[in-house]
Amino acid sequence: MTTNILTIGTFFPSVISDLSKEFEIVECPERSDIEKLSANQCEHIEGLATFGWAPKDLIEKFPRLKLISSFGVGYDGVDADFAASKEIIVTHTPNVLNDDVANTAIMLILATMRRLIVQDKYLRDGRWVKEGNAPLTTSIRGKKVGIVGLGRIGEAIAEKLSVFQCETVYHSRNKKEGVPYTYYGNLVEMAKECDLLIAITPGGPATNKLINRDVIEALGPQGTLINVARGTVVDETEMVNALQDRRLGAAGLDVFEDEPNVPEELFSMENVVLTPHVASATWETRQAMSDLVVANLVSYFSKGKVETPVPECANLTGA
Ligand code: NAP
Ligand code: 8YV
Repeated sequence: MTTNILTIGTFFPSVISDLSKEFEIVECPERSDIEKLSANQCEHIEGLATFGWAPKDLIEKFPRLKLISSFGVGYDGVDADFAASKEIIVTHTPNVLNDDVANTAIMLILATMRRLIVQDKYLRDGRWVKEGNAPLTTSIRGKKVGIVGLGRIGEAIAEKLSVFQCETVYHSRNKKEGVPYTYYGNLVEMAKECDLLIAITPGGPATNKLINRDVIEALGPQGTLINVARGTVVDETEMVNALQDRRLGAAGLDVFEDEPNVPEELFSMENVVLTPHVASATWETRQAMSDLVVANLVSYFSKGKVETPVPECANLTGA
């Protein structure tokens, strides 16, 4: 009998055509479409392709579910512990996006510190002609940069920063062996000493508001905060207040607490650069992520083994 796979969200056409060669596909472009599935359809779903979303009540709808193949490395929207408790494997798409996400962090650092958007507007508004040269900005060269979460992407960012002669240090729960960067167990202590802080941890309860008022105060009026992790990692209200009061110098933000809603106070701030959660959003990287979503499903249902399980499922058969 053919294996039934449910896709939630709009995947690249290649995902649907590749999966269709091996499986029966049930497409739900919108989450609300799931409610329209019949009991019989739910009964037969064995695999799921999803954009980082599979809460417990969704997983419970499909009694024969064996594999959740999630698009994206972050899976804070997937209940991986619950899935593992039901022997359902969760996979994600690590590594293939490291380079573009790290590039986005560098792009946000430069755009924020060198006020790229403000400079562009200055020229377009005719102010160069009328008022002369634009104000000076701050160099990245030689700055002390604290990476919050020196994982796959954090390390890629650190490598790219070496080109700018930055002193790179990091904070995470565990000290990492074999890296040439100084470790800080205390995030506030690290923020106090840094010119720049880059958040690149997973989201979820363990990192909720990790960058809180104390960390923001420690980074201070000359400091720049870059967030390419998840909006939940930063206390957004505290950050907005600190930027307004100039207790925090500047911010470059790709992620927000309640996407796609972004605090409107940020829109008029010249010391802020905003991007709409696009760190991995290049054709090349999104294709590689799509291919990995397919590869995990095909590999599991043909060979009984996935390529990139999440750690919570590493001990399950097939992971
Ligand atoms: P990773 O390799 O698992 O690295 C995560 C790092 O965060 C590790 O160094 C980990 O070290 C640290 N960490 C985890 N929990 C922590 C905590 N409570 N406090 C301090 N540090 C903590 O993951 P990755 O592949 O680099 O991806 C990181 C995250 O980036 C993803 O989960 C996702 O949320 C985000 N991301 C965003 C975009 C975007 O479009 N903006 C794109 C890709 C990824 P310890 O375990 O030692 O603490
Ligand atoms: C994705 C991301 O765009 O990989 C992640 O964790 O945040 C992004 O690369 C996002 O997950 C799309 O669902």
